[in-house]
Amino acid sequence: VGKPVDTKGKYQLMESRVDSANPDPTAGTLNILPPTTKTISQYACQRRTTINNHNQRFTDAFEILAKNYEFKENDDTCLTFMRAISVLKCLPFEVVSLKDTEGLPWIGDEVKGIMEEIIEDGESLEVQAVLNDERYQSFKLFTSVFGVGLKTADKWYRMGFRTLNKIRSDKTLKLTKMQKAGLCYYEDLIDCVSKAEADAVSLLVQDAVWTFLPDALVTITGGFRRGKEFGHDVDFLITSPGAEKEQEDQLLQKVTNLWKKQGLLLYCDLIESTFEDLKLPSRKIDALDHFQKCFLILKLYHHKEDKRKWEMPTGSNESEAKSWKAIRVDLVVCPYDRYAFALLGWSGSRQFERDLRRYAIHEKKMMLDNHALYDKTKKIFLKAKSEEEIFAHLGLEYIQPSERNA
Ligand code: DCT
Ligand code: MG
Repeated sequence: VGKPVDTKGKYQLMESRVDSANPDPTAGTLNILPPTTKTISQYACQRRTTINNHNQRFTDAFEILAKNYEFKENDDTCLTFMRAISVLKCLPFEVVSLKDTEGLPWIGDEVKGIMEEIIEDGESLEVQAVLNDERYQSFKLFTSVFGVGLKTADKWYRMGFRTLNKIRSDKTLKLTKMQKAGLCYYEDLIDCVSKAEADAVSLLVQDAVWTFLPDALVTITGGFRRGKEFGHDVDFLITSPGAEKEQEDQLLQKVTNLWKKQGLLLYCDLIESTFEDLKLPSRKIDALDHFQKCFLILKLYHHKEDKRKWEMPTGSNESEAKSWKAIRVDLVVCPYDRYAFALLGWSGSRQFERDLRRYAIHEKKMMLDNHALYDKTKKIFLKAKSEEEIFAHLGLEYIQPSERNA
């Protein structure tokens, strides 16, 4: 179905047009025919991007610039760099000269200029300047706190704050419940969640969910579904083929109450569903969905074997070393008939999702979000039981989660 998707980089895509059944008339002399190089799509949903990034020296630099533009609320330039990052991540080779970027989408002059500096000098002055910039450093620090967005970071920066300790000790600052939790568990939350920790959280989530809905499907989504080894949180999508709407609506309340009783719930923000059956998919590329969800911080106890490394040296006045780690967990519940759409939306990456929506509207006149796919020409909703069916509706070749790390 649909257009061929570019799966490999240009180096692997060069095919000689010489066909053994129909010998090339110029064979034996010089093969001057151009290689049939397939182009790399401008849409991340038509590229295969694994976690093996061969161009990290460029993408790390661009991540810093993109963040800085985000902090300055210069969204267009931010997106320019995010798109360049995404294209560089899908290449199966390391760019060693600017020639290697010929024909690539989203690699404009500004991007090329910085790549040239990195190729020639090993670093970019502009990136160095951003890293040394006080506003960038403060925004980076403040937004690393759970519950702190650009608005709060800007406020704290203008008030003259530069460290978290000063914020912690200021008694006049009004912090939200989320920010208080973010500061309280800061050291644990800033330390990435490992795959092993995510697996341990999966068991906790399955146990709790199956207590109330034994037939529920509990699927890990986000970066861990894409095969990442580390993440900033653990995301789950929950649905049940047999549950009544009421059972579904009460699930997260019951699950979080159980954890509260068990002393595992460090923070809980439950968002009620605003889902309506006939609502058209959102036009916004980055819109959040309407499913019931909760943003949590859970207490994850270490396994016995790992405990030793946490033990305090003798003479320490702490009676017991900390035997647990605070972990950010997101749970989302969706109706069974929306599962494929929610799964596709929550599996990411963000750039992959953005481009799926952009592709749908610009190339197919269809609107896609985490709830539904709407065909504007036929004026109908297109149903899907699996992610494969959604890709097929869009005329796209199926891309596995492990290849969506755009
Ligand atoms: N998502 C999205 N648009 C948003 C927020 C999230 O499409 N505005 C999707 C994409 C990924 C998924 O939800 C989970 O989000 P995160 O946990 O933020 O991303 P992640 O890919 O899991 O990355 P991390 O490893 O940092 O958790
Ligand atoms: Mg995540």
